[in-house]
Amino acid sequence: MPYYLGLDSSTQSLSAMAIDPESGRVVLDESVNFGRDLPHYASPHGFLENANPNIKHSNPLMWVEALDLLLGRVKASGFDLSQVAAISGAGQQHGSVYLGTPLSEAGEFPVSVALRDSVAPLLSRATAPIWMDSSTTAICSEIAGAVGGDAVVTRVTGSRTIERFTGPQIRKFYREEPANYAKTREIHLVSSFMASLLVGTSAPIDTGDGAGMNLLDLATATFSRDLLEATAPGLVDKLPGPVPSTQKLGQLARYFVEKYGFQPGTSVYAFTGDNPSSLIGMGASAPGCAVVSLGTSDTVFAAMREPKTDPQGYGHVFGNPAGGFMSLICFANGSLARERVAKDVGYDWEAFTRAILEETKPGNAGNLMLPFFVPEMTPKLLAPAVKRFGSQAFVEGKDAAALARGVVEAQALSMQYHSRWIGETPTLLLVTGGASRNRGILQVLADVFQAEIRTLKTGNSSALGAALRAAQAGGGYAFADLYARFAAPNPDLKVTPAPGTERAYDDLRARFVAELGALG
Ligand code: XUL
Repeated sequence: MPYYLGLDSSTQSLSAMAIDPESGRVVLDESVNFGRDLPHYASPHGFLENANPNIKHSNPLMWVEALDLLLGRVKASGFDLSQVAAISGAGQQHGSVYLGTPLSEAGEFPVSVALRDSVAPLLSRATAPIWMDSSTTAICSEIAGAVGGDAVVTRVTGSRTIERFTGPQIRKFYREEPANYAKTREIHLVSSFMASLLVGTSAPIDTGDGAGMNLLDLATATFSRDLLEATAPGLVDKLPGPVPSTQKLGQLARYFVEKYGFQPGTSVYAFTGDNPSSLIGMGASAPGCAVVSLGTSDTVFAAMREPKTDPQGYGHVFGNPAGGFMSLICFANGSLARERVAKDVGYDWEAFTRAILEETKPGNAGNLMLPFFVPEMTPKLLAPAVKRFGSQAFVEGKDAAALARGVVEAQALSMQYHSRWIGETPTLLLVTGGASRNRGILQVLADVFQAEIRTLKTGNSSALGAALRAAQAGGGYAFADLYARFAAPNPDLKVTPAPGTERAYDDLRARFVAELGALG
């Protein structure tokens, strides 16, 4: 029976997941961690150190080398890649890769040469700005100003101009390095770049991920001429796509067939953003429930009944790969903030969970944290601003258990506050990402949102979503059938609000909102 393969190129790792739709089994789940497995890129968390905390770039060759390493591992594990009938994938959103030679002109990758060495000479920019970059505030104003203001940008693209979005990042490159911009002939998102490697030619950007560029006109699913012009000269000729997320890109390049044993003619379908892909992987592509993804970034997203925009300017509208649109709110202080607190107080995840479930109570006895360890996009904070209010021991950082609860409660309050614009009060939250294994975090989400929490059996919903999309587009399976087999909530885990917690957050919520206001 054929398998369907999904790849997920995320901030800290590259993963491969394969499914067998007939048996309902995940037959492959493998990944490469950039920091651990590719230490020579000096990117312990998937990005390069920079003295300016607002600048976050990665080396795109790290992602290329990771692809060879990952497929090499899969092959070495004995998994038979010739069983794979179709491939799709996902990438961290907004990041961009710059090529002086379009992949369509690069020629076939020689099987005897590591992919990284074939790709290196094609780059016109050594690094790729990623979604964590927040260095383009002035550039955002320039773009918005040129097209009539952020209200216009929001109406056309579903988001105001946003620092991490690809258009502002491209304009920054054009302004700072005009000669290198002029030499650049093709600009990819991480998703379309990875897809291009697989097909050995230029793969188009899909509308799901393309909506995170401040360039896509959502109503026409084409790049907006005005925004292209306001962003950088000649940009229209440098961007491949956009195409629907279900688009077949072509056949897998010979490099992968010969090196890793795939079947000649294996189909490759458009890659999309990690969040749109997760929407599919969570079985949430129809409106009705919200997803909370706890990863390097925390995100809250849901399929939308109709496109709506956030008057506060933090939320986004992206393409739903199953058709229509999805809402998304993204928080930069996700897992790295939780890990930071755990490390500061010397907790492992078990102690962290115990602190939440056994040693502290909902509302944290009035101890409130503003958990912004790195520059934040929601709310917009260009400099880290960690603040603590409450008992003396908490303020001084000595109350370890309250600090563990404090960071998680603040994150949950922020998610809830910043998703009000969607206009729905979710009664069911599907939670995914590494931290969804943590029972304490799930309980806080249940109590703050007063919603039932469910998780899926599969941890990596973005990679699973990619595999499901490959099966839907390449194998003719219906999403509803695939969801029933792969995206059903884990029957053994249902977290409900603890009794008496309805009012437990009234005070903390009001103070949190007031403190956000005071931050400016
Ligand atoms: C979404 C966002 C992040 C990245 C990385 O807008 O910036 O969630 O996709 O996962």
